[in-house]
Amino acid sequence: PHVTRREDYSPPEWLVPEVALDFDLDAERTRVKARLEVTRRGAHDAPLRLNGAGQAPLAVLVDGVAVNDWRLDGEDLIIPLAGGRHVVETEVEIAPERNTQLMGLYASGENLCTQCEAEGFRRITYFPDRPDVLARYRVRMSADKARFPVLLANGDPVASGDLPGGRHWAEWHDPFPKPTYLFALVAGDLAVNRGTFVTQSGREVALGIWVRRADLPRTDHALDALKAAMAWDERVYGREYDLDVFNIVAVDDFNFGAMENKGLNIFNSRYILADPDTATDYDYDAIAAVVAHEYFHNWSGNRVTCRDWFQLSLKEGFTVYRDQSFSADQGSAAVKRIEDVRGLRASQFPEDSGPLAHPVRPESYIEISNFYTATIYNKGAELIRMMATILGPAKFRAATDLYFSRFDGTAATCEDFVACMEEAGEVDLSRFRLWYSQAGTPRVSVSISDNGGRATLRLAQHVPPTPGQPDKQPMVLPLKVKLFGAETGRPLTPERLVLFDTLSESITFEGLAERPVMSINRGFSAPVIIESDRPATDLAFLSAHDDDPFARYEAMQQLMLDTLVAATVEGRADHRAVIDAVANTLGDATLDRAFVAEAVLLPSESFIGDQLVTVDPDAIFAAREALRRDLGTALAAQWRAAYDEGDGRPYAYNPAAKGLRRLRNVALGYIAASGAADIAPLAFRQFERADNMTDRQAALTTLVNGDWDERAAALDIFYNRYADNPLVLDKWFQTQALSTRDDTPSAVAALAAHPDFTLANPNRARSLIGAFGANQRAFNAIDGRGYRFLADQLIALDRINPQTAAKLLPPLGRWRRFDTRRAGLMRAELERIVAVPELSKDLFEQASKSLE
Ligand code: BAL
Ligand code: ZN
Repeated sequence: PHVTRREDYSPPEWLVPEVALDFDLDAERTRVKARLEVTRRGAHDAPLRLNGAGQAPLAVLVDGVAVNDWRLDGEDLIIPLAGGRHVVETEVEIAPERNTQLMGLYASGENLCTQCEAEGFRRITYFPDRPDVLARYRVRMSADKARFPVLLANGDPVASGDLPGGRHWAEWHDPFPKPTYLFALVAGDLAVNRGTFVTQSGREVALGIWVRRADLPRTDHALDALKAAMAWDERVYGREYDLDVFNIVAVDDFNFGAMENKGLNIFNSRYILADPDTATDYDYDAIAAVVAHEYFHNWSGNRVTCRDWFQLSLKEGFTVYRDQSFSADQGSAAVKRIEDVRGLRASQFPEDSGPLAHPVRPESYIEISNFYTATIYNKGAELIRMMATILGPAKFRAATDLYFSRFDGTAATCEDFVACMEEAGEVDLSRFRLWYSQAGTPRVSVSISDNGGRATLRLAQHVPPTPGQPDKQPMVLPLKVKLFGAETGRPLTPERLVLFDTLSESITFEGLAERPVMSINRGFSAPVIIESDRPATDLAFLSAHDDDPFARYEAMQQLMLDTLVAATVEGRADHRAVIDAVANTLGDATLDRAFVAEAVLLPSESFIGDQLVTVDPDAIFAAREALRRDLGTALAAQWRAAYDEGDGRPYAYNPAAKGLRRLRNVALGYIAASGAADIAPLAFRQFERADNMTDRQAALTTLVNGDWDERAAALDIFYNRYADNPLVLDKWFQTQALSTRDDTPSAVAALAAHPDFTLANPNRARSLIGAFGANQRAFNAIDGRGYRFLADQLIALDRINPQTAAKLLPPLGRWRRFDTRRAGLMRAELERIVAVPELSKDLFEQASKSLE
């Protein structure tokens, strides 16, 4: 397959300042007429190249005259043109209903909608389908009025009317030049939740959230989040919305979480629809974050877009940083940071240490869809965060102002962004740029030696080799450091930002009144792995006394991790230090309940595995369960108290209520782990009485992990109650796929044959296959049936939706981390996938790279 390389970038030879599209919409057969005003850029004699995929030109006109000197190069349409400026018209026919890839124009339920990022527009019409060709769009749609009463596109509506034969039409105009990937249209029978937002300069914007009529009552939270995001971007970044309307449409079948099309965001319904009965606190938070994320793209992505797809993190890393900051401002910033770091460790660190590791600005790809990764998004956000830390808030804001004003209306690069940071921040980031080009998670070993009032902090860094990058240079690591007195717990130093950018360095602290305890990488100021020899006593001390809540959480995690790694390797470990530290945190009434809930949770099985040379999933599971049991038993009274504290309160969605629910459900898990005799009735009572999905799903999870009569009853009740709600049925599948029971591999195989399971819907596929791949012990069953199951599903899914199939492959690529038997079985499945005839390039790239 063709490899696209960053170094091969060259600017477009032809530009398209204006385009008019005419859609004759129909689910089976849609006609698309495109009228492109093209201009030659610079002196060259290259013909016009229009990308296409899956269609054939029915007509090609140049300056109003039908021509036949065009040719196809692969799927691209090549048209020779003599002058510097022409009008090129094409006509194609496409079949939305048969579009199972969900890229381009497709049918979701009764609606027609589009997804064009990254290269879906070429499946709609012929066009230079690259982000550095920015056009102003006029879009006319006509369709059957009864079936598609609502016709939406980018920009502002300009006209509409009726047509003979029960049809109607609408025209939309987007005044802002945009690349193809931001094009969108929706046609359907949709109801709308309307709102208004008055911008800081006093313009009124009509907001609309469009959904199936029955879903209308579940759209208020998304609308509130949208208004909050609009206000936040004005306040924090000075960014105002720029069109008269802002529409969001929710559809059930969607490859991404959502899409930032100019003025017409299209969302996976899971990131819009919420009410207390069907959505968890996690769902509510995710909806607000994704609504904000897509809205923020209006500036970081749309007004300033990407020159080429190697620059993807320019918009994604920055926009994730923006949505993380927004969410932090809505509740507890510390808890948000903990959640984000947990997510980074769960998805990005494994990616960075595996066969699919790539820099935040990649050098090459076979299929760009495979690069919508945790590295581009979440590590990319950490890069922005580090620059914000280095610059400080005022200069960071000055730098983003400079970036937005300098590049407004253009397609920019990561380098452009960093140059603005340097210029407005008055800093030299030349060595910092390595973060964009060098893959792999830096490992920093730290130690502190105390010499009677004088302490030396020793730092050494190592960036492990990654595919194509055997040798690494030292990176710039902004590490926030603070020392505390071991006896009094008082700070011995102020917090200090150390820019550690060499292989090793020593820093001396003078005049310390007592033995120092080191708090380092506070707030997770650099996305690195800290290796320290801090004893359990120091970690326990920090978990109780550090004045940075994130650092407290970190110290507790490290303490737990040290214990769990020892237990995994040696078969047993002393649990006392962890039990005491958890008891301390649980007993501290001054702490936010949401923070406590996070702090007392053990590291995940996969994160424990990441600490080991060879992952032994059964030993890790056993070690973790043993610690959970001991914690459950030793602190039984405290878990009951935490459980009761959150009991019987009517549902409310606010940070305090969420924190109580979270801690209560963590407590439920520990009560279950303790083997308490009443756990099944307790969980079932919670399941039945819950007035919200957070509590109901937590109770279901507890029951699903066990072997009680209540288990089947709860699963049946849940299924029947929510049989007509696809998003909740996803939870039913997911909860079972994540079960800790021994029979999970066979249960998952049986669920794949359930009448409600389908590979055609990405959410459903992910709810079973994706969740199972994340269930470390079940997926890695020693007989290899987890691997076989995943490969079978991916091969089947690849024929329907290659993009979604490819995203589910990574668990198979972790074979190097396992014993030879498992590694051999995983490799065999990867080889089986690569050998499939007519495999998509999406899945081929992921599977073949995973074998290397
Ligand atoms: N641009 C793809 C979806 C998102 O990151 O917002
Ligand atoms: Zn995004």
